[in-house]
Amino acid sequence: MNDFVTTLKTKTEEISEIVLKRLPKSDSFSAVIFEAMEYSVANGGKRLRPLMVKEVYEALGGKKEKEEKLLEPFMAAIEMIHSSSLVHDDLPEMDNDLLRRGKPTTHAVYGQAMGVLTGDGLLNLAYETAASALEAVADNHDDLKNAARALKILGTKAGIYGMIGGQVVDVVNTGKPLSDEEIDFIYIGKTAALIESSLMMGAVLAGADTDTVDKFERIGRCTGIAFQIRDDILDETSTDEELGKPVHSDEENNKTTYVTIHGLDESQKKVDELTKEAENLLTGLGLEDSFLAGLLKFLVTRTK
Ligand code: GRG
Repeated sequence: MNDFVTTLKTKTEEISEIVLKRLPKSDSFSAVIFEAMEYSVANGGKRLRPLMVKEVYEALGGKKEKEEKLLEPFMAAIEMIHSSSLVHDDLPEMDNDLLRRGKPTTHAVYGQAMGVLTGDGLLNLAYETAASALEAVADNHDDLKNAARALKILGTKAGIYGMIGGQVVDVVNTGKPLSDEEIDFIYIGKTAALIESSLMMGAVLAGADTDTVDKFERIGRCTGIAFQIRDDILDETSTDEELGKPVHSDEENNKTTYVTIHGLDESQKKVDELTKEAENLLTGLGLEDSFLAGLLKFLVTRTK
């Protein structure tokens, strides 16, 4: 393993702990949903989004002593939202997948109704968790203001203007040809929006100015679209074992993707262009040698 991959593995384990310790346990009549939520979140995953929140916060000089109260709730919240979207995305009404991260999907284990409720439960818990940061820093006006800005970013990017909006256009157009504008809208929403919000929240919580936050939004957009195109490429070129989920699912679900429109070579060229733009922006921020720069590069060149 090279140094980057070893560090990434350590960081991913630390982030998993931060997220998992914020999942409540219950032994009441509703215990099953607590178990299903834990199953959905603990079930592996690269933890990319909370890692991005933390890396930007630290790269911009965010204070270590504020991490537990101010930063970690947002890290946990973004992973909970991501997990809730995956649980819903796997449902029979959406992608109808039985395998995720090499294991049975939540609804395959707990049933469809519980799949819907688990996604709903995680989504609500995410905002409850993020709101706990506002409560914890309420005696410091600047921190409170930054936490409120981060909460707004989280809600906007995850919702109808972001991830849910992108998924809506994806769902209503399944099986239909798509224009480049439509495919951009889908990728910006369903994949880039959470990545944008992760980078932006890290910046906002570190107290960055608007110009810096805007630059991170653009870096997130480039990375997010490139990440989704890479996902499409892998769906065509990889194996079930390597990816931990069924390949050729786009074809089976009759999905138009960047790859079905433009082909593999053109798609990889687009990934490279978007990566270059993100790298240039990071260089402009003096972060060309940061772990974050390595992470963004790793994501768009990944093989699983
Ligand atoms: C319940 C909030 C909510 C939303 C429902 C279903 C839906 C709306 C949106 C689906 C969004 C979606 C699944 C987009 C795909 C994004 C993507 C490439 C996910 C894979 O991310 P990785 O590779 O996953 O980071 P791991 O498994 O590593 O966590």
